[in-house]
Amino acid sequence: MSSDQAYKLAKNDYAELGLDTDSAIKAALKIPISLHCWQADDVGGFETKEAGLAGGGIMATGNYPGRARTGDEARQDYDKVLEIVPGKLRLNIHACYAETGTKVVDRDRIAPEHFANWMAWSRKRRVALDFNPTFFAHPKANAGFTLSSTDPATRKFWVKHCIASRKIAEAMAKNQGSPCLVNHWIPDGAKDFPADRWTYRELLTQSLDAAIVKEKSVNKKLCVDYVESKLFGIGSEEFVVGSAEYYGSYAISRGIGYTLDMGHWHPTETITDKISAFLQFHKKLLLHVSRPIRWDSDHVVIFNDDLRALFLEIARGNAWDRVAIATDYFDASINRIAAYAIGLRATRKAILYALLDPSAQLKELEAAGNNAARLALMDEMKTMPFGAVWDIKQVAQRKRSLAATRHAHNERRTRR
Ligand code: RNT
Ligand code: ZN
Repeated sequence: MSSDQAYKLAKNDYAELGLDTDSAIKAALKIPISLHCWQADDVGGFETKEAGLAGGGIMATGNYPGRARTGDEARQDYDKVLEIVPGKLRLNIHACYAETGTKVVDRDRIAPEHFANWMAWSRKRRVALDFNPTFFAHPKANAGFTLSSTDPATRKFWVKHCIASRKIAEAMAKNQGSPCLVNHWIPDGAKDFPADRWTYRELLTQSLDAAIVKEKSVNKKLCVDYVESKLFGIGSEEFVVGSAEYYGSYAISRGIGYTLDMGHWHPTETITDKISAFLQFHKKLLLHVSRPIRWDSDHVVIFNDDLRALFLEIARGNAWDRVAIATDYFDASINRIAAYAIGLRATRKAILYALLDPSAQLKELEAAGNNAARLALMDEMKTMPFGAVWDIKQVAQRKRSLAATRHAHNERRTRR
């Protein structure tokens, strides 16, 4: 049976449940996913560096050949990704992807001109950019504290970096004619029990207020700020200054956005249940789509229960315009372009899957108290001919994707 025939049958099956596969496919392809830059280069960045940049609570593991070593190599990789991944994509880059030529420009002095290549690429590919200040992999992050550091000079440096990043985001927004989302994540925290949790949080509030709330030179319609919380990290197992309670409250009190990363919670928690809670009060959430295994391990995203549950929750609350979706994972032990293709395709697939949920019927059954039928229908949906629906638009693309991955694999193996 051809994929067209399979699709026709599948379309009928879904139609019997009142679901229109054509319009679900169309809608799924339109929802933007902001792809993370750091899978291409193992979170290394392209700064022209003084020796010895390190520090900051995240790391990629593995040494598969083919890491992008320059901005040009990374952009080639993203080009390949755009070719093999369906649907609307954005790209979110980190401040440490600044390209300053032979000059060393420290993070407090980076400016839009250092991202000229990125903005030119963005225009050429019609892919909008999002941005992240980089509060790690820097000597001033080595002590484990940045915006909440008790050293005033260190704090000032990072506040300046934060403002510089927001100005770059504003320039990107102008370049693309639409807002640029900025995600603020800091690694600040302590391995062991601090005697004083209070001071760090007070200092973080002061720094964020200085860089975001009181800084009037940046247009907040163009640069849209989000803060990302975390439970623990490498070297911050006991105490993270920017915890969920901290940032959830900070964001709501200052009218800025809040970021939920799928890996930043106790291992038995999922963000699925948190969306409807936060969206009672927050205007919008940024989601970092990731795959934690036992901890915040940032495995390549796959089409698993967690991912489906997340997007089903958004579909059931019809909250698509209240969440921004970005990926966040890195695995340096496999081909990096394949990692992008697998994770981004899984994300798009889960979005499509959620758009083919019989939410209305499920809610009716629930309202009627028929929870057995609710459970049965939920479970039956898993064996609907979803593959035929995904395939219809993707089959050509997937063949190309596998060929391209092989090609990329061979080509990148020569990079060291
Ligand atoms: C770290 C955060 C953050 C980073 C990127 C590189 O735990 O999830 O989003 O992964 O900024
Ligand atoms: Zn994240």
